[in-house]
Amino acid sequence: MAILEILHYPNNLLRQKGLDVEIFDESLEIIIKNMLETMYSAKGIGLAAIQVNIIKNIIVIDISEKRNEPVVLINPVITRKEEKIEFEEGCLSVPGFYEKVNRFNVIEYEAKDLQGKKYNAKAEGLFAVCIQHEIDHLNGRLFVDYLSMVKRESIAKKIQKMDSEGIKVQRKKIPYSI
Ligand code: GNR
Ligand code: NI
Repeated sequence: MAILEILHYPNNLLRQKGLDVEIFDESLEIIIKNMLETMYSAKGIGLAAIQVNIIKNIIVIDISEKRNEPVVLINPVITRKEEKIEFEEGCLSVPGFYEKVNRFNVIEYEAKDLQGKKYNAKAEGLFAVCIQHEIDHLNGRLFVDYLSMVKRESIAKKIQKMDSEGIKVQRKKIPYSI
């Protein structure tokens, strides 16, 4: 298995839109295993394939405190959103920055499982917010896109500086919410 490199904002590769998974084979399982290992190693609660430069509609999530409840969503689509909330978010592609974003507290979604079987489900709270954040990634969108241009530019400059100096921000704990 492998820990993959996570792309950082403002890298334009993060703006690519994912392609739906059509073939459910062993290579898909390998991608998912590597994404899970990368997410756990980076102390994230979610990871979208595009963050590791895989242009496919695949999301892995684990919001459990014990880090032993992985969830995989393939080709996910939100079919219903309810109850606006404000949520403080972070992103492994925007290391070190946390900002409030408008989201929905309850969603219904459709996705495929590892066997390619379609299912419908409902999510609430942190899990629902995480799915919205990850589906944004699959559409080439980042949480900084909801901020003012001034804030976004400032964050972009700071991350570019850190990356150019090779400074790595390693999370010490998991930011479920701040
Ligand atoms: O680790 C993460 N924490 C988080 C906190 C609040 C809302 C969303 C997230 S997702 C983020 C991991 C990540 O960047 N996923 O794309
Ligand atoms: Ni993210």
